[in-house]
Amino acid sequence: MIIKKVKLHHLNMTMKNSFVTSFGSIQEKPFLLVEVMDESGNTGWGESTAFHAPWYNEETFQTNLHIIKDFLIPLLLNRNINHPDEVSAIFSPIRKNNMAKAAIEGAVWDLYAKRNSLPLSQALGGTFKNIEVGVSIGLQKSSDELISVVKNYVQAGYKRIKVKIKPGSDISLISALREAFPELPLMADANSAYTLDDIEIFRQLDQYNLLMIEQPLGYDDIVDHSKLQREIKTPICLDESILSLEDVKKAIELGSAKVINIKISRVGGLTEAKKIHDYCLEKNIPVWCGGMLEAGIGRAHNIALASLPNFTFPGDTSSSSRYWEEDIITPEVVAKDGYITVPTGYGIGYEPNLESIKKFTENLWEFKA
Ligand code: OSB
Ligand code: MG
Repeated sequence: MIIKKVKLHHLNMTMKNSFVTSFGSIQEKPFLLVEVMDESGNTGWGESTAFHAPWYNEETFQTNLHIIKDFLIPLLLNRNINHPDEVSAIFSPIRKNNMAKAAIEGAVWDLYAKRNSLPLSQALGGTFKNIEVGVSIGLQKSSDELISVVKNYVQAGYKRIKVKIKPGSDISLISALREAFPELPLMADANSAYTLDDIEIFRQLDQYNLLMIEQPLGYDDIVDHSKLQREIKTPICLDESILSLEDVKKAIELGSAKVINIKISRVGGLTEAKKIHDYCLEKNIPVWCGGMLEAGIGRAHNIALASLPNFTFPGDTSSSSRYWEEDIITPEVVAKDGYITVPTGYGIGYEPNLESIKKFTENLWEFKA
């Protein structure tokens, strides 16, 4: 296929509720949709997950726009591509900027799957027909409030609950939750809010039978996590500090994690995500699909990826309605009894809803070969 045209749609969407983590609060979401077109007019869609501010990682909406517009699109236009796995090699002269790369690579994967009359999940080697999903809940005003929010999601059937923690809002919060839900598959995500000086907190958290604890230490650390893992029973799951298969190899070799959160955007695309999946399968390390508060296009990519066989923990991909009054795909994503059906339509398997996309569009750029 030859990429003849790329459109960048700048959308602004507002989440129903703000999402609060140890690094900050998010409610307004500016983001880019990348639409690629081949020589026959087929299209593929991708979504950038960078936030407005560099709080989760160093990328932002604006840096993604710059990198995609000024570096990645020129590398791709008029290129003959046989398989989307080639895209990461084409982008390799550009250092990092993984979210920018993933947005455009994802669009090429969707296009490739459509051209070959395949669901994206199948093009990636997915095997699950339904994926088990959980929900990630931000910091709330009080433990009581958190318990009532958790109750609603448990009643809605979500298979695993993840809650955010931060210094001052950890042991008491987890202990209250455990008391209210003794059997619940529960985990905590610190988003890098702690250091090795806090080791006593993690020793205490060990008694609450958490499925895992996500990214307790530095966002770019692998070494300290291995020291912490040696001191605690609860499995450590790495999110922020895994940017590539190389990072995964180091983390497993050092014993820094027993579980890996795979986010397509954080690792630079579906090809790298799949490599990480395959390597972890070989090493007996379970993985699950993380989330970045995506709109429908990004959510659809996550569902396709999570259909691969080593995605054995429920991921953070919840129903569209958990985030948005109105999503940008048809049908919207629905989790029923904690499962999402992997779509069987070609490509991402959901139709971009052009009307809602237009409604949320602030700006549009078009690049032609
Ligand atoms: O650390 O997994 C995270 C949201 C924004 C940034 C980072 C994270 C999250 C989530 C929510 O936990 C995942 C989702 O529901 O999309
Ligand atoms: Mg996380």
